[in-house]
Amino acid sequence: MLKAILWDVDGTLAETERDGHLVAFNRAFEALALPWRWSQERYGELLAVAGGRERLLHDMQTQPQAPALPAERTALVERIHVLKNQLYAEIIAAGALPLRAGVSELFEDCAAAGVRMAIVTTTSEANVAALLAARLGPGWRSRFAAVLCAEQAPQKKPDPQVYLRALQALKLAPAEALAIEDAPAGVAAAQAAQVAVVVVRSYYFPSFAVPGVLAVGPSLGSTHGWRPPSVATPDGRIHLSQLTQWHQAAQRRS
Ligand code: XBP
Repeated sequence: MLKAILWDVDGTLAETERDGHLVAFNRAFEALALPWRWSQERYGELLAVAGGRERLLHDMQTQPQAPALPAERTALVERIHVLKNQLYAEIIAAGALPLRAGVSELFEDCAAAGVRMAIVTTTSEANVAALLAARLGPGWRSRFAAVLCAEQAPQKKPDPQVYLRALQALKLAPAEALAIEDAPAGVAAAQAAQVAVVVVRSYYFPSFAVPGVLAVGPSLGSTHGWRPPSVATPDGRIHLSQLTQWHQAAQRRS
């Protein structure tokens, strides 16, 4: 029986990478008078590295003007990251990051059906709080039975730690939960924790192979384009009943 939906954040709840983190990273570079910027294309490559700090450190290996000493690099990464997160919060406050289509309706479906929800992300708590407080209001946290971020699970996706800790917090077996993810690392993390995954395609991850997932589609806001197909709904979006049906079909197969 499906008892909880485990939500990824970046790319799944909102297009935070392209419209939030990337913009904020570039503004931080500019504010700190650093001589490099990331293009949308370069950021797509860098998303293979989970975590903002880790991404910055990785990129500095190819930046000729980055500090040479490891300690100086780490200190600069910290300065950029703190500022990036402030700027990210400002972008959200300006209203630039709406929830993706169908997300808030699914939140409502879960609340109505008594299906618990958790946040399961590699991003920092402050970023999750900034996004969800802005989109759901100050009481956002009470909507989630557990909120697991980088601070609670430092071994970032594709490591399954964040999923294993979410299951632990919810006291659930993997078969009682379903993850919604957009990125290969997230899918790998959920599957390594034996949690079934629904993949919703996002700007940066439009087409990676998804063997073994319950379903994959372009948007929770539309029943079109899903594999396996979704049933049509009066409002044209994916409902919790559809997720439950995919979940049950997979349980029967296993
Ligand atoms: C996405 C990430 C994060 C963000 C940046 O995590 O990889 O690193 O890009 O966040 P998820 P920080 O898909 O699991 O939500 O700068 O706070 O690390």
